[in-house]
Formats: sequence, C-alpha cells, structure tokens
Amino acid sequence: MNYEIPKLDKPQNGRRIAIGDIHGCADTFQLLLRKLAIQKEDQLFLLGDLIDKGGRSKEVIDAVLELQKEGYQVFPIKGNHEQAFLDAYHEGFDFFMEYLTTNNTADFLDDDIEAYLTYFSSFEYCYDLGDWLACHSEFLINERSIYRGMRGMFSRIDFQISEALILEKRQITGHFVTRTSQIETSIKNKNNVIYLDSGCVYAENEELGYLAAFDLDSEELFLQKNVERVLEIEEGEIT
Ligand SMILES: [Mn+2]
Repeated sequence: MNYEIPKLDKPQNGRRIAIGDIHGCADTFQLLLRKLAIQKEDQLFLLGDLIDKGGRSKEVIDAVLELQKEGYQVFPIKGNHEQAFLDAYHEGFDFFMEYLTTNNTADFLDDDIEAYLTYFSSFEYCYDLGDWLACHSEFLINERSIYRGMRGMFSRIDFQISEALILEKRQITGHFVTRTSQIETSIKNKNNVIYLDSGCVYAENEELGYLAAFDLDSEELFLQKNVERVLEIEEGEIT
C-alpha cells in the first residue's frame, strides 16, 4: 500500500512538541501535559504506542480524544502497539480477548470498541514537519531490514519517501527505549535522530521510568517521572 506522508506547517504562534511512548501511563501523561502548559496554538505529536503494557490505556486514549474535542491540536501517531491491536481484532474474538487481557486493555470492551478501532485506524504513520519527521520509529538510510525502522515495522506500507528527503530532515521517534542521560546527550549533540521513549512504563529502572516531551524548535526536553505506581499505593491506603 502506497502511503504519502502528510505534511504539516509550523503553527504561527504555537510550539511543536513531541511526546514519547505513553504505554497506558495516564496519570504521568496528565502531569506532563500540566508541566508543558499546553495551549491550543501548540501542535502536540504523540509518537505512537499510546497503549498496552501500563494499566490505563483506555484513559490515555479518552484523554487524547477529549483534548481534540476541546480544540487542542493533538496528532497521535500509529505505533506497532496500535497496529497490533487492530491486527488482533481481525484474528477473531477469542484471540482479540486474550490479546486485550495480556496487554491490560480489556476495559476498551466496556465502551464502543468499533469506535476505538476506527480511531486507531485513523492515526497517521508519520508527519513531515519540514525540518523534522515525526514517526514511531526511524527511517534508516539504505536499510530495508525486516526488523528495524519504519520500513521493517510496517512492511506492508510503501512509504513514499526518498533517501535524499530523509537525509534533509531530522527525525523524532519513539519505540527504542533510551535512558534519559542518552536522550540529553543526543539533543546536545544535535543528532539526526532523537529517540524520545524514556521507558515510562519501566518505573523500577532508575534511568528509565520517565515520560519525555521535546520542543522541536527550542530543543528543550521535559521529563515527567512515572507516577502510576505512587498513585496506586495511595489508592490502596484509602481503602
Ligand atoms: Mn513500539
């Protein structure tokens, strides 16, 4: 399937901010949004894998839908987990049920599942922002491995992008879990590819367990420590 990467112009007065893999960390996502003080003029790119692993995927998606309804410019990008969710549905009900249970996402069935499937299907694979490409994984140069990069991850998709065009742009991506110190170094060194997944869901690991946001213009990094576990303990104490 041919896929033309959609282009987006820079907002006149707003920021362009990317957020790494949320993976169902709904409370951490809310705190990061508060830290960013997101405005309606800003463009917010969610770099895929909003769901699975963490326990609150549906809350994350509902929060994104609510932001869009309120008029915030949020652009969720398709990750391998949104794709796997869609693929699992087409394997039949039993398979889908087991898939949801394994990934802590069975609560999607409490609501209109068809609406969520349609919503995930509508996620773009990538945005061409002129100076940046925002995707879940990176476009590698002269690399057609079935294991690596966007072309390996979404092998059914024929991305209409040349090597020359890739080289012209920097890339902001998720998927590849990266320590916060490494992200900071890659920003300082102005690397061509910035990996923004600081492993929010891996809260037990000292150098991971953050949700990261990156301002594509000021190149400022915002880090929010995973609060999901803390909140669970507090809830336990109340009951
Ligand atoms: Mn991923």
